[in-house]
Amino acid sequence: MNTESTSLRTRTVACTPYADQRMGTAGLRRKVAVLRQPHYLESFIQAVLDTLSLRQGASLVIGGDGRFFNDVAIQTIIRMAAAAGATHLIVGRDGLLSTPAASNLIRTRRADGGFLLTASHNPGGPSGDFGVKFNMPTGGQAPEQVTDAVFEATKRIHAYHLADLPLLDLARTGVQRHGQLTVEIVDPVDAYQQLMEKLFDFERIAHWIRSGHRVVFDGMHGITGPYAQRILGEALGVSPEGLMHTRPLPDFGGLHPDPNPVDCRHLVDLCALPTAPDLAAASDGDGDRNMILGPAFMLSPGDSVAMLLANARLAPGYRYGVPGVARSMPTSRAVDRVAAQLGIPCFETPTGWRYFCNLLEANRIGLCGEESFGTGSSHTREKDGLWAVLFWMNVLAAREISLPALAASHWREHGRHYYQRHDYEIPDAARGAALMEELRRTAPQLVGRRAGDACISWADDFCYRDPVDGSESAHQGVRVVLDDDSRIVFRLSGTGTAGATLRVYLERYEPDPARHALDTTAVLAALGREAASLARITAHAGPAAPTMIV
Ligand code: VG1
Ligand code: CO
Repeated sequence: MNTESTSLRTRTVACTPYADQRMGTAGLRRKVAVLRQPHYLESFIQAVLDTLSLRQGASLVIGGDGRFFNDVAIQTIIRMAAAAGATHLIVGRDGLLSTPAASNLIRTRRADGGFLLTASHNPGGPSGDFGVKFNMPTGGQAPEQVTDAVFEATKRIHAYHLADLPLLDLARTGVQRHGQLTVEIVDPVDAYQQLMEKLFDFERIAHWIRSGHRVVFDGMHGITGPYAQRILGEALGVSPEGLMHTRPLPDFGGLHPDPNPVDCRHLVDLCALPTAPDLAAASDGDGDRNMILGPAFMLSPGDSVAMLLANARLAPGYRYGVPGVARSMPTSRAVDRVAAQLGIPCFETPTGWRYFCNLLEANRIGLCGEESFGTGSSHTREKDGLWAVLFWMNVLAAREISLPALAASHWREHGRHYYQRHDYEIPDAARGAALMEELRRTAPQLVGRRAGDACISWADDFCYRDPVDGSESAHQGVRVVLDDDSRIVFRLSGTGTAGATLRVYLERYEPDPARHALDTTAVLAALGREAASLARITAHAGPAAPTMIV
């Protein structure tokens, strides 16, 4: 190891620009084979570094979810960050950091930003996906203006720069010095655990576990396993049998780390048994999503944020309530009702966590959520899977109530929003784009048209104006609202790596408690058929049934 404080030598490599490096909903995601093309990753990283023009002496946080290519990409990014002038790199041990833990480190260490290596819930392994996100000094993902500027920069990249460094040993925590560069390898869990201990009543939760309540958590061989072992297992006393698939693996052990009732069927089945645990949960590859289940019960993510808001004051970190809340536009409007009752604002933002960040930074909101199994708060600037699990444990322990009973009483008070998302895989991306284009064009003419028992009362192409900085984001999905207050939303996914995925979001409000225990699929079946006919899915994409229902 070189301990002299000298400048590192850098090397410049010529390259030709790739035309396809636009970031999607959350960073750049590509098939591993695409990202491994010569100079592909390097060109993109250089475009980010050029756009940011890091100050000399900058510090950056770097870590990933441990998927295939994480170990290779991280060494490249370290060299490039050092060549761009960063002199302090904070790296998770073994290159591992969950997305929320990385966001927290950027904030608490006052870093100039961070690279998060993940394709989230997308499949891993050599034939799977890889991805990179860049987060700002606030800890939040780069906003649209920055990602647009990075895309422009990728089209002009003709060279990138690497510092001459040996292959770094990331396996041991501690500080390494290489010339003027300091590489600090940190335990991935420590700082995150401290934050959780401040927010939640660990004593109460531990008592709840000791008194016989059972918790099952599935890390899906993604990044959350080590966090769950330390926090749920060692600190709170969840039994080892309750902690499943906790070792991060490059291919997620063949599992698909997407916490939803299809990919986590085994948890749904477990909760259907008479021996169901009091709480079952899973997270995704990078640890920012959560799925919560209880005895014979699965909590819909839109309900989760609504119920957490209604019970927030039971957790020490939220005992004074929150100034406001937000949900992504397609997310169910259940939280709007609780916010109205509490007399606090509820903002509707485009899909993608980055749109919450200005509101969080300005302290306009303290809690937010997305239908895609994402919930979070002002404690960090990413959604946070394990945080949601701890919040729910805290609420159930404090109220001494079961999850299904809490949900039933919430619905009695506020009514129930039946909710489902239907995804349609469209192999030809151009056809998906044409379908959305037609919907956008025809949306205004839909008003007055009959849809089943109801009439369409309004429809639009959602355009968001950020209340903090006034920036506008257009074409964020088509909303169709019926006169019985049912709602259909259409948008294309921005995280896939092949073809197009049309997401159709269905929601129906039911105030009558006698009708709160119905089957969601049955309640929404007719609305789903209306949606397919409105969007002319068969005409655009061929005979179609949803490829995924969550
Ligand atoms: C999806 C979800 C969105 C989420 C995004 C990133 O995006 O719908 O709510 O913010 O993934 O989450 P899209 O564009 O495919 O619908 V993660 O956990 O993949 O970083
Ligand atoms: Co994720």
